[in-house]
Amino acid sequence: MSTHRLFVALRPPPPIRSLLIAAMHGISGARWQDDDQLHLTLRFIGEVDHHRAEDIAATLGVIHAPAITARIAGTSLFEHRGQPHMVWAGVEPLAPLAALHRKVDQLLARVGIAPETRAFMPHITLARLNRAAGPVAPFLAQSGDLASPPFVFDHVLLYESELAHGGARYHPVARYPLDA
Ligand code: 2AM
Repeated sequence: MSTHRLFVALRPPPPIRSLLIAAMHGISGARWQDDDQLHLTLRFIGEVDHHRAEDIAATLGVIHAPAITARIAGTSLFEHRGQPHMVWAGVEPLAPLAALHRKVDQLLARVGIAPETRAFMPHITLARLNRAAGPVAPFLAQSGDLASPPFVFDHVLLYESELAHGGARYHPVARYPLDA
């Protein structure tokens, strides 16, 4: 049976994506994300079958939460087994984003998706790194004060992730407005 690899995310508006793309330089060999890939994951779901995917899409349809005014705030690094793994842009403020994350978690629990156990750290991945990538310290120093004007997240997207050579492709499959 075919499965769907799903996640729930927020998509920054075009000027913010442009600002992020403009910051993408200074690490040799980094796999910089392209415009279509830029998002803030609210909740990773993983592989589900077609029926469960339909249940998820339907339950998210009742989401009732305010739009969030946010801003980009700096860059940072995630490591994996002591190696630089990805660089990302931070998004603030935490409180409304965490509240929306919890709301999505609660809705997904209704259709049997176990609650998130990982700490929620709102971020937008800018680049994925492998062992061949160059040092990240110059990038972090140069982009540490990356900042944007305030912008609004006014909808939530359900995405399907397609794992492909050269990186995952993300396809929005449903869109849910937040309250103005
Ligand atoms: P990342 O960008 O921090 O790697 C699609 O894969 C999205 O879901 C990505 O934004 C990715 O986060 C996130 N993701 C992938 N696997 C995950 C997991 N096991 N737990 C939480 N988020 C995950």
